[in-house]
Amino acid sequence: MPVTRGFTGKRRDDRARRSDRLPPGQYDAGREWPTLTAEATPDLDPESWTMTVDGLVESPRTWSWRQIHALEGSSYFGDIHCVTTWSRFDMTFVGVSVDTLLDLARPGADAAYVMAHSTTGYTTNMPLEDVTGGRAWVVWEVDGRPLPVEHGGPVRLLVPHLYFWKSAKWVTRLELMATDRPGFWEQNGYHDRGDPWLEQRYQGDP
Ligand SMILES: Nc1nc2c(c(=O)[nH]1)N[C@H]1C(S)=C(S)[C@@H](COP(=O)(O)O)O[C@H]1N2
Ligand SMILES: [Mo]
Repeated sequence: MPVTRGFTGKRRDDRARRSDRLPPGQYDAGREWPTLTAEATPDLDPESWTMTVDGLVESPRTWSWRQIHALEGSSYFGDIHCVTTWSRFDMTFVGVSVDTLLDLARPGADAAYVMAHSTTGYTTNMPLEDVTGGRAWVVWEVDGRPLPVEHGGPVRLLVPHLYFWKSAKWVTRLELMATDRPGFWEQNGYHDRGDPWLEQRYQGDP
């Protein structure tokens, strides 16, 4: 059967490239961005919003909306992966690197884990190394517009190399800890680390 080179070939290549970017057990949600919220969506005023880094740090810090915007900006362009199996490609988030916040707060020598806290009481834990080295952000803009409230606006955490439950919406606090402690979903059976490429979905997974 004759095959029209170019168009079909290109489409097939594009699909192959996209499936390379899909961690095991995930599907491409296309332009859809599902909302997954365990608690009631809060109504937060950026004027009174603050972001705190505390716990095992030499210099606990709190930034207002204006102060955090005055820090050096940083953005992420790439993919996100939810444990419920959807992935979304090519998203652009703008905010500040968690490295920038930690450089100012100065983690203590014994700090090895971080607990992200939302105003709502949602929590999620991670090894400190997963939020350092240019791999985690505190973000307020997505694809050129302010982060919508249902997706964590005004500000959420973004840790895109881990499953998306680690990206706490309405984040207001990063607490540095010496020992690990399970957050909300981690207490409810989700994995402590959550690497999508290793399919670390539930406690007991590798
Ligand atoms: N505060 C808060 N943050 C949260 C959640 C939540 O329920 N509450 N759900 C997590 C989960 S399981 C996922 S998949 C993503 C969903 O983000 P989205 O609703 O913007 O897609 O947020 C994560 N952060
Ligand atoms: Mo999720």
